[in-house]
Amino acid sequence: MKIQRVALAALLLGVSAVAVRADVMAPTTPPDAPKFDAQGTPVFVNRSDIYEYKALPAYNEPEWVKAFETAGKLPPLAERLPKEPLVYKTANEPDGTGVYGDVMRHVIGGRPEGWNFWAGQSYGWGGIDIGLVECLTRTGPLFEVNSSDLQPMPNLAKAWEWSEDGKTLTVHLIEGAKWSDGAPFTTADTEFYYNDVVMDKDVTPLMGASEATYANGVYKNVDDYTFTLTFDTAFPESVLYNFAYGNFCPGPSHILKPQHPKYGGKDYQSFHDAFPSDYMNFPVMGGWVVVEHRPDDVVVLRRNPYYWKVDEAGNQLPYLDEMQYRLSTWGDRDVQAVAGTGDFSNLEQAENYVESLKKAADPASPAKLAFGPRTIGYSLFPNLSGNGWGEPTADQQAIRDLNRNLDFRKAISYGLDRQRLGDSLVKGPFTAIYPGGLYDGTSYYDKASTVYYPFDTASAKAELEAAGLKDSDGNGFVNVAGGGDLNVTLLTQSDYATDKNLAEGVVAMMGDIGVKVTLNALTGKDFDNARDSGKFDWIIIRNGTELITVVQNTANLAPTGPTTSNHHKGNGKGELDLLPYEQDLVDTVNKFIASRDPAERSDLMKHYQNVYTTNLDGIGLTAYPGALIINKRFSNIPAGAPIFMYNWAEDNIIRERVFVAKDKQISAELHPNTLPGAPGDKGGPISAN
Ligand code: BQZ
Repeated sequence: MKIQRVALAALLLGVSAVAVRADVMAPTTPPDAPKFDAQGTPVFVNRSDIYEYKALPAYNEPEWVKAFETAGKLPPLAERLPKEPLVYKTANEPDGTGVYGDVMRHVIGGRPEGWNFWAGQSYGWGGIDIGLVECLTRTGPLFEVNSSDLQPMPNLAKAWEWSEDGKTLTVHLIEGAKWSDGAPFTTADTEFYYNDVVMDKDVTPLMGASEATYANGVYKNVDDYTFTLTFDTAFPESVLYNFAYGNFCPGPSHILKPQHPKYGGKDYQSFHDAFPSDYMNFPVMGGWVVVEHRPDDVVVLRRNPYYWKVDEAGNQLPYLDEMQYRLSTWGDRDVQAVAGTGDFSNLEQAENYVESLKKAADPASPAKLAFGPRTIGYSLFPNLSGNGWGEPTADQQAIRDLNRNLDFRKAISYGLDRQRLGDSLVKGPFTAIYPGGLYDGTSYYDKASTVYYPFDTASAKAELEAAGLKDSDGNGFVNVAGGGDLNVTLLTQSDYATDKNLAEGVVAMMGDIGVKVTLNALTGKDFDNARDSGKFDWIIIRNGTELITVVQNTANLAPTGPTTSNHHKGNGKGELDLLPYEQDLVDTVNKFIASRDPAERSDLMKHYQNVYTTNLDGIGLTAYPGALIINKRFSNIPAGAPIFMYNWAEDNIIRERVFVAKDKQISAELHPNTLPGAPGDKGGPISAN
């Protein structure tokens, strides 16, 4: 009976019966996710409905800022704005033209290491970096853009065009915009980013942008506001998505360059360390500037008087004068947001759902909570390197050799009760069984292409045997060939209860099939460093945007370059020893990047999904919706803003347009009526007089 079931299922799946062994349960397609409707639906528009670039007849600024001009501490506003500022259209502002004043009080679990984002320093996440570094294009708000107009939004790059043959991209920067210290923003900044950060093998920017991120384009300046990238392949349009946050977000070259070893800096470590977290007023293109950092307490930002965006009434943005980032934990962010002592949270740890929902349901709650689409998910990734990435010991290499064996990866999947994993976080319609790969409910997902090796202990044990693993000493754990117990180290991030809970569930379930797994839970940068240097056998990672949107960070969908995959990077010589299916994934992703034919791209992603899930490149665990929690006093929060899609909600809600009506403003600014001081000045924010 079982064999018949196997054969029938295999035929249904188009998998030849011979490929499915009689001793294991046939792979199938995943069960449909429990119905869960996102609250709130975006108002879909075209990108041009959100903003444009144009000169306005007159501009305005907060009254208290004018005093700085009177005191000779700031040039007149007209000289601080570009020729044609970015103008947000009133019709797209959910609550219309805003008013100045007030603060947004974030709570975050990370900590700023320093301000050299371009040398890989983290600002502590939670929206600090999103609000400080602005990028050539912007994709966060694309959640509300019509699919017929779905292309990255202009930002610091106001326009671009492709050559006839599609091999040269010409990019036009906004003209006359200035850094927050008044220095001009020009192609000197984009050139430094590309040639001396991305292309310098000794410099790794925070999100790891490399040549592969930009389809190996060759950079060339044309003039102060125009540059070109020239490619071997035609129309690699995905680079425009990789011009957005996390990647092409240029730094102030007038500040960075002198510290770079190529331009007189001492060495690369000194370049990395040149702007420690107590360096204040680091020049930005973002709406707010860091003016105070009290370690383990708070980071305070004050409005950037040179910000290059306005509303249609000519009001220089942002409306909010201050941003605070209280340095706490990610779990505390949820608690403080529903309590009203904090203003914002991405409710992404499912363990906090019930409590948060209960509190937010009270009409007197200071915060509103709205669930979005199921775009938060986790996968277990085996380290697939076989040629020395992360300098493995012989034992670690033996585990990697097992990881490279599909039978072993199938054993893991058959050994996981994904329903129980999801229920261990939160019961109810939130979590869904997630086999891995592209997410159900997203534009490129195709269920029929998705292969799912379901929970079945017997099949798991059969696959372990097929991988050559037997419990030869009868202690309940399989042994490595001729040796002791196989003991896999599972790397997980300890900053999140969810990551740890899932990891503990995996350890228990692997124990049930006879695989010993030891947890290695690291916090923040230690986790990132272990991940990026390949110091793990298995790793649990909350998935990135590429498995949700496909078009954002597309190159990260496979080891398209030596540093693009989280679980298979090149060895010390940058050599990648791809398995045949990985090569197939790489070829498919590269074809997708090079294609401009929607039907072809859709077919390529079906193939990608089938190869990825058949071969368990990543072993999915669970997926669930996130919820945006935001204090009720804020206006201009777009309906249906997801906490995570093309980017996080800190980008998606367009914070520079968010305001608080005068009668709802609270006196919570820590440095009212002040502006950022000079770069590096430790004297804190400055007053007009
Ligand atoms: C959101 C986000 C904004 C990074 C980070 C953090 C890092 C990862 C990831 C999320 C935090 C919040 O996520 O959890 O809700 O506010 O900051 O950047 O997990 O450790 O490296 O990829 O974005």
